[in-house]
Amino acid sequence: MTTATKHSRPAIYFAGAIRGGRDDAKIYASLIDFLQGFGQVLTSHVGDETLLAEEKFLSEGEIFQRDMKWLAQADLVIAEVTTPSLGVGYELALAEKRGIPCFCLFRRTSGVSLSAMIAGNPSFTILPYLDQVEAEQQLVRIMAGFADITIP
Ligand code: 6IA
Repeated sequence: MTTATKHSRPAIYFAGAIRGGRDDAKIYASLIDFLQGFGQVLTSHVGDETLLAEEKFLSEGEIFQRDMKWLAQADLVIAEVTTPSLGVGYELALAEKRGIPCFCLFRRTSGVSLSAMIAGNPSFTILPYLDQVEAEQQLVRIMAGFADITIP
C-alpha cells in the first residue's frame, strides 16, 4: 500500500448502493458510524434509511454536482460493494483516475460475485469481511494509514 499523508481528521468518501438497492443500508450506517471515529465522512447520507424520501428535493444534477465536489475533497474512498451499483462503480473509477486511494468492503458470504472490474483492478484494495467486527478490524488497519492514530 502507498504511504498516504496523515491527517487528524481525514476526509472519507463512503460509497454504497442507493438506486442499486437499499438492502444493505443498515450495514452502511454502522460502517459510517464507525468511520466517524477516525475522520470526517463526507457522504454520511449513504447510510440514511430515509434518504430516498429526503433527497427527492434535490435535482439529479444537484446530487451529481454535490457528490463530485465531495469526491474532489476526499483523502480516500471506502466503498461497500456487495450490492452492485452503477453509481458506486462510477465513483470508484473516477477516484482511481484522480489517484485517490480506494478500499472496497465486500461481504464474502453474500453469494454475490464481485465484478471483475473491481475485483481484478490492482488499484483497488478489496477488503472481504463476514460481519461488522471483521469489517471494523479491516477499517482500523486502513485508517491507521490516513489518520493520526495508533493501533493498540
Ligand atoms: O447508482 P446508485 O444510486 O446505487 O449510486 C450510489 C452512489 O452514488 C452512492 O455512493 C452515492 O455517493 C451516489 N449517489 C447516488 N444517488 C445519490 C443521492 N440521492 N444522494 C447522494 N448520493 C447519491 C439519490 C436520491 C434520489 C433517489 C431521490
